[in-house]
Amino acid sequence: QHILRLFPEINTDLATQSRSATQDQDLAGYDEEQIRLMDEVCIVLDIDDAPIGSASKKVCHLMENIDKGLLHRAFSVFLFDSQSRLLLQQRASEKITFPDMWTNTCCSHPLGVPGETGATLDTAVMGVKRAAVRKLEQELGIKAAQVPLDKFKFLTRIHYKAPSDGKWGEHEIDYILFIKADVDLDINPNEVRDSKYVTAADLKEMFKTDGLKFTPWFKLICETMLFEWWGHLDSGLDKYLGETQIRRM
Ligand code: DMA
Ligand code: MN
Repeated sequence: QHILRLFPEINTDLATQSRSATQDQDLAGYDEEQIRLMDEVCIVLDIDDAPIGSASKKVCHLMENIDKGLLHRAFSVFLFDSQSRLLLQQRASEKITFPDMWTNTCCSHPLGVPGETGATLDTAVMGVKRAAVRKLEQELGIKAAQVPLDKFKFLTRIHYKAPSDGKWGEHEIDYILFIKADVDLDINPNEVRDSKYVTAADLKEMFKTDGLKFTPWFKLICETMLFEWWGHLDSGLDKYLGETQIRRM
């Protein structure tokens, strides 16, 4: 496997870590469905977002591998209703990384399968849009017909690293997707504990509220570009779309 050549120092780790997640000591005690999802195949990247191989979701999210440079592809969807309110979700307690935290509408990873992988920016963007439709349905029960691929707008890519709890964390190139659509929700409680539509003012209030926790990537995006992009949702967003430079955060 290619990544073994690129990450020789985690060679032996990968051998043991690539056992099926369901019979894995690292995952003992976690929710069964979330353990099963740790067998998904993520796209491993070089620092410039070129796919160089694949590895399980579990391998990609262990800090011991991230500390050695392992990086994977992800996406973050920001869904706005026709009143330009943003749909937030609170992650389920069952999530292995960042449980119970409030975050943007939906996040996940394009999988290392034809259709979701892409080596050029254009094909990679198509891949993450397909993955976004898949996960909006799996997490929030939103039917594909309400979020057609051509309604998604790709803004930029964010490269960031964030530990979750010591053992687990994130190190991703995250594709930011906006979509404006009125949707019907049918929440999957294994993924999502709560959801809520907010205005920009509501969200700023939430950040001041004691006891609410937010995911690190959502905080980063809020502290940098979100409110500016949001302000241009209906006019002038075009100048922010399709950025080719990766934002390093
Ligand atoms: C991973 O999200 C993607 C980002 C941008 C952090 P996640 O942990 O919600 O993924 P999944 O829903 O696949 O567990
Ligand atoms: Mn990830």
